[in-house]
Amino acid sequence: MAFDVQEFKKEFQKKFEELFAYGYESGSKTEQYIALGDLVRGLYSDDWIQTVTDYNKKKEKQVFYFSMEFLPGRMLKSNLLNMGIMDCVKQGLEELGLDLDEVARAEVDPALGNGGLGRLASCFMDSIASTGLAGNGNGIRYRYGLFKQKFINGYQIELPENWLRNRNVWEVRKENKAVIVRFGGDVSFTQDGDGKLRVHHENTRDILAVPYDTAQIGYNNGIINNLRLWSAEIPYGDEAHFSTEEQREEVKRITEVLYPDDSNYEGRLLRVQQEYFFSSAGVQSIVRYFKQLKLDWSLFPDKIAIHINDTHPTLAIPELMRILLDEEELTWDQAWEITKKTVSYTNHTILQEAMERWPETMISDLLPRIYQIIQEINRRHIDKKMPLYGEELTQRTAIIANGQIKMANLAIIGSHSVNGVAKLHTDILMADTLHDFYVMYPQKFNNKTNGITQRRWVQIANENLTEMLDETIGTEWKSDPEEIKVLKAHRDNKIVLDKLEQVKLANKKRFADYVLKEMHIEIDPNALFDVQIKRLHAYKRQLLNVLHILDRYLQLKDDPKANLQKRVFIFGAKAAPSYYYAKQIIKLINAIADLVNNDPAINDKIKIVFVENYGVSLAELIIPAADISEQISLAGKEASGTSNMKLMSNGAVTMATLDGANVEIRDNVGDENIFIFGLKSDEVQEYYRNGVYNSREIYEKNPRLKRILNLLIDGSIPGVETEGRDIFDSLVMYNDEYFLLKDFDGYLQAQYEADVAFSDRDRWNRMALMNIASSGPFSSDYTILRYADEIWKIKPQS
Ligand code: GLS
Repeated sequence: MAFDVQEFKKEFQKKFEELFAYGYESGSKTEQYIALGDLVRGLYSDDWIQTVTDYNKKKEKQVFYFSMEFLPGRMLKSNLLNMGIMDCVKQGLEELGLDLDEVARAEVDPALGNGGLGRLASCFMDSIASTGLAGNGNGIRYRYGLFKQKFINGYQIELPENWLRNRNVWEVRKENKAVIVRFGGDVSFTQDGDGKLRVHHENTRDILAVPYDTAQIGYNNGIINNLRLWSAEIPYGDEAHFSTEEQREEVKRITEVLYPDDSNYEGRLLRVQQEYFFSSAGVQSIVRYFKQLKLDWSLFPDKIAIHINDTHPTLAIPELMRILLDEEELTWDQAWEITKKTVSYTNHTILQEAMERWPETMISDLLPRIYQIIQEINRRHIDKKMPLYGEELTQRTAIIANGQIKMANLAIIGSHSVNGVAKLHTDILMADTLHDFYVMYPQKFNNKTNGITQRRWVQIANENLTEMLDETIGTEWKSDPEEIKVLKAHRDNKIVLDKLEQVKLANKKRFADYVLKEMHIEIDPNALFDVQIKRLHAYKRQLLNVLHILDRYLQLKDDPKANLQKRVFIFGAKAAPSYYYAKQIIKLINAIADLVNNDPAINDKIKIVFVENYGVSLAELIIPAADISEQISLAGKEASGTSNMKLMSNGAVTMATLDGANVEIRDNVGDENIFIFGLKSDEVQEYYRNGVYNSREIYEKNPRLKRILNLLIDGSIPGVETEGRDIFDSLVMYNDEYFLLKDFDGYLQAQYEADVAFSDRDRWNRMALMNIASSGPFSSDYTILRYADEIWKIKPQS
C-alpha cells in the first residue's frame, strides 16, 4: 500500500481533530490509538469491498471457519504490518512526537478465547488471508470475554474484562445482515394437497443475531477477508415480548461471557444456547449468500466449506439440515449429502472430560426441531451401520445414548473429514479415542499438525530478531517461512551467534523492565529464563516444574555456593474458576515465589515470576525473552500445543516430553537441540492397561523426591497448609494421576543437562539458532494450505 509520511501526518492530525475536537498533542494514548485505528480502517476499506466483490463475481468456493473462540491479540501493529505501512506510520508518529509502541499498547487485547484452540483460530484467520484464500471466520462477540485474572494474597480472583469500554475501532456493525435465531416453541406437521409434509415451528422465542465484522488483512497481497462475530439483541419491533428486565437480561446473557473451560466441558443451558446461536446465525448467513449465486442446491458443497473448530459449533450440522429440509424443501437424502460434503471437523483433545454431551431433554426443550433432526440422523446411522458392523460397535457410535447427545459422534457422522492436530494426536484418535469411527470411516481421518503465524510471533513480537534475520539471511523467510532454514549455514559463525545472544539479552531486559515496573521484582537478564505459559491444568504438569524448583531451593539451602545456573522461572496461566485443584496450584506457586524471592540465602539464584492475566499481549513480551520452553505434559495428553512452536521460533530450547507436536519439533530440530525426558505415550498406555503404577512406592524409595514432597506438608512453605496437603495427597496418596513422580528423575537429569549447555555460551546460542532455523515448517501458512488442498478443496486466489 503506497503511503507517504507527510501525507500520513496530515491525515492523522485531521482524523484526531475530527474525532475529538482538539489537537492530538493533548489527547490520551487511548484517544491517539483510536484516531490511528480509525484512520487505518479507512485505508483498507476499498480493498475490503474489492475482495468481497471479487469473491462474489468469481463465485469462488469459500471456507467458513466456525469457532466458539478467537484470540486475535492487539490488531493495530498486525494490520500495519500486513498492509505494508508499519515503517511509514512509525516514522510519521515519531515526527509528531509519538511512539508507535506506546500508542499500540492502548489497544485492549480481546480475550475471546481460552488458550491454544482460540489462538489457533486467529493464526488461521491471518494465514487464510495471507495465503490468498477466500475464507471467513464465524464466532461470538462476547461482551466481556474471558475473565481478567488477579492475584490476591496469591489466590486467583476473577474479574470481568470490559474490553469494549473504549469502543472497538476494528469492528463494523452490520445491522442489515442481522438474522433471527429461534429457540423453544412447538413443532407440528401438516400434509399438503400434493402429499408433501410441511413443518410448522411456532411460538418460538426469537433472538436477533447482529453481526460485527472485522477485517482480516492478508500479508502484502491486497486480500481482506472477514471475521464475523455475532451479538444477541432483542428483535426490532418485538420489544413487547421482552417487557420485563429479566427477559431483556436473558437475551443479553447469550453473548455476555465466554465459558472459562479449556480442554474441559461444562454442561450448561447457556453454553448450548451460545453454541446454537452462532452456529445458526452463521449457517443462515451462508445460505443467504449461496442463494444470491442462483445455483442448483447440489452445487452448495462446491461453493461452501464449513469447518467446525472442535465440537462447539456441531449444531451447524442439524441447522443446515433444518434449513435445507424445512425452508428449501429438499429431500432428506439431498440435504444429508450436501451437509456431509460441506462440513469438516477438527478434534482438539482426547481428554474425556472435554467431550461435549448434552442431556436429551435440554436439547428437546431448547431446540425441538433440531432435536428431531438429530434423532433422525441417529436412527438412519444405526439402521445403516448395524448390518455392517454389528450391534455392539454400532451402538458405541450412536449419537444418542443414555439420555445424552454426544456431540463428537454427531460431528463425525455429519462431516466428510475428521482431523487431529499433531501426528501423535491423530494416531491416538485412530487407534484409541475414536477407533470405532475409524473402523467405519477410515477415509474421513487425517492429520493437520497445528501451526503459528511468524508474522505476529516473530515479526511483531520480536523486532530485534527480525532485524537480525533480515541482515543475516535476507527477507525471503517473511513470505516463505521455510526459507528460514538458510540460517543453519551460520551455525558455526561466531559473529552471528553473538548477535543472536545480544538479541535475546535485549528481549530479556525488556521483560525484566516490565517485571520490575509491574510486579516490583528484580530479575537478572543474564539468568536463564525458564518459561511455562499455558492454561493451568493437571495434565500440563506445572507441578512437575514446581518440584524441580523446590529441588534447586533445597540444594541452595544445603549449600549456598552450590554450582547451579542462575534461573528465573516464569509462569503465566489462568485456571478455570471452578477447577479447584488448578487454583490450589496457582496459590502454591505464588507462595513458593514469595518464599524463594525473598530468601537472602538463595542469593537471587532462583527467582519466580508468575505474571497476572496471561494472554496474547503478555505472550508477545515473554516468548522472545525465553531461554527454555517448558512442554512437559504427560505423554499422550496434550493434543498438539502451539506455544511450543512460538517459543522455538524465538530461539528458546524446548524441555519436553514426547507429546503432541513436541515429537515433530524434535524430528525437525534434532536430538542435540532439544531436551527430551519422561514416559512415552505407549508406556503411559501400558501403565493404564496393567495398572501397576504405585506413586507411594516411588515416594518412599526416592529420598530426594521425598524431601521435596515433604516441604508441602511440613510448614516450610508459609500460607499453603490446605493446598500443600491436598497436592501432596494427590501425588502420594491418590496415586499421582499424571505420573509426575515417575517422570521426576528424568526431568531433573534433563534440567541438569540444560544447565551445563547454558553455561557454554556458544553451544547454547547454536542450539537457539538451530531452533529458529528449524521452525519454518510450523508456519500456519503451510497448515492452512494443507487444509485448503486436502479438506476444503479451495485454491489461493491468483
Ligand atoms: C487444545 C489442546 O489442548 C492443545 O494441545 C492444542 O494445541 C489446541 C489447538 O489445537 O487445542 N484443545 C483445547 O480444548 N484447548 C486447546 O488449547
